Amino acid sequence: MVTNRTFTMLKPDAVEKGNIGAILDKISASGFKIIALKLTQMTTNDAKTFYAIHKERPFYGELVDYMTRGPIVAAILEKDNAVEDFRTLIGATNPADAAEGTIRKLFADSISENAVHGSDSNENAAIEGAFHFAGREIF
Ligand code: IDP
Ligand code: MG
Repeated sequence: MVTNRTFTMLKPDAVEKGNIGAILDKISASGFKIIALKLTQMTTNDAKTFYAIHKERPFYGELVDYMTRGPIVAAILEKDNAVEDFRTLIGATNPADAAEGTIRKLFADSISENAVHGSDSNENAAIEGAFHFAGREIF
């Protein structure tokens, strides 16, 4: 199991607001190496599968609609302790609770439209990275 990789998406709100460059810059400046990167759009089926763990939650339908309404940027990132350090960099799920200087504090509007995804475990980082990227797209 690779333990120095995580997976991220810059969500549709971040892309709509023109924040791709600023967020990628912050990710790079924080010591993460981008080893896979693409602009893509999830289908409804993709989003349902990606977020299947939340399917019983009341916000599941809203989450699927949000995540499919426009393009996202998907990326695999490499750094020592990547999963935990990236969760620290993005901040709490609700930007109102996110620490100063975190990506969600800087770029997110609400608990639902919160600018970025970050994997929550090494296992999910591998699953989520493989969901979006073929082996030859990972460098
Ligand atoms: P995380 O993205 O910080 O890991 P999760 O609990 O895994 O947070 O939730 C996945 C995504 O679902 C969140 O990033 C957010 O977009 C959305 N979400 C989470 N909680 C709520 C909520 O209470 N209302 C609406 N959307 C939510
Ligand atoms: Mg999560």
